[in-house]
Amino acid sequence: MAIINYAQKVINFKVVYYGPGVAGKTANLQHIHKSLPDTSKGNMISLAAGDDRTLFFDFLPVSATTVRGFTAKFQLYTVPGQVYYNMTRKLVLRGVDGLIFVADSQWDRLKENVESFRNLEENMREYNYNLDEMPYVIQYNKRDLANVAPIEYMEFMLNRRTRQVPYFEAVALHGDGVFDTLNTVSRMVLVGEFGQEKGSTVKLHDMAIHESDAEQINAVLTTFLGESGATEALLIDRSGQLLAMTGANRALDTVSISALAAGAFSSTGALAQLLGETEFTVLFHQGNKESMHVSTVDDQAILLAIFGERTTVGMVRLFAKEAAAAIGQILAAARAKPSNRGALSQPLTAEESRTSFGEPKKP
Ligand SMILES: Nc1nc2c(ncn2[C@@H]2O[C@H](COP(=O)(O)OP(=O)(O)O)[C@@H](O)[C@H]2O)c(=O)[nH]1
Ligand SMILES: [Mg+2]
Repeated sequence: MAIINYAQKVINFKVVYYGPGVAGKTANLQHIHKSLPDTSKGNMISLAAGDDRTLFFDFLPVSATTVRGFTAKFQLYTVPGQVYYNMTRKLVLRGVDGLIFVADSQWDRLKENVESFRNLEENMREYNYNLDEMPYVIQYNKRDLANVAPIEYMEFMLNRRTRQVPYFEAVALHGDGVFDTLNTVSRMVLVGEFGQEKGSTVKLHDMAIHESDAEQINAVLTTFLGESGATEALLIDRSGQLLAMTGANRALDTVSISALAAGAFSSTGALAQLLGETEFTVLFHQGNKESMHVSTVDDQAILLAIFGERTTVGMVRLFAKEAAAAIGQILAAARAKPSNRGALSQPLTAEESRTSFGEPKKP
């Protein structure tokens, strides 16, 4: 879900690398992480099993060029490819703005590619997302290997929806084609974000936080910290994006915390459903000195509180409930407003939409 933060002048997008197991999704992220300068990337997180296979997701936040005063930030995710991880795959898709389908070019992997693409279509349908309106590209990876199928054949198998999408040949392991792929999809996502006339259909998954919304949310969070004794409060969209934060001024990786907390919260939601519950409304992690309390705000947002020995989980839970109710109202009002205003209301020129990341030097 594109989240436009007018207070911080940032637009946040979520881009997901999808595809069968061992096609090279993680390799794409690893190359991007290696190549970008520190100023335009955050920490890369890989939730992998002991054998390096992706278990939940990989996560890498990157920022592209500034457009009309707004910094475009992209949160890159991969999904686990193995068939039996569909639950987590679906969770990662939540709020997606753009997709890269990474296919394994080897002849003997064609069936897995087709199955994975069908699985993508199926999961998109369950969210009521429409692949025909979603910016996406296809990457044919592992072109360095001997036993690869010709591109025409792969196109025939995978790029066969009514709308033909851009495709790229790649050797993700060496970085070939990785930035062409990312640049194209990020440009498609960005162009789609600008230039929607006021009154016309606002993009389905958009959400804007205007300065006045940010002020109101921060006021509620500040009161919450005062009453509960918690040290930090983070308001997080369930797609994994940080919406607002108040609290102690220490260097926390709030971007990663948000992505992981949303992932953990939604996977316990899946657990709850196995018991016939809609969701568990509270998630509590107890540490030696510091603990975390995550609770529901509404069906799109959660509230995370970090607290130490100065207070108790009971206090935090009590006041989190009150804060959540107040924030829920502010968010409902914010969602009802058109998201694209001011500098965002005019279409991007060709020049403005040209490049997002460029082609950084190979490491
Ligand atoms: N030969 C070759 N191997 C690759 C390429 N991209 C990834 N790999 C290898 O394929 C395996 C699976 O890659 P990974 O990125 O973990 O796949 P994922 O399951 O899609 O995340 C790893 O051993 C990679 O080194 C490529 O372009 N060429
Ligand atoms: Mg992987």
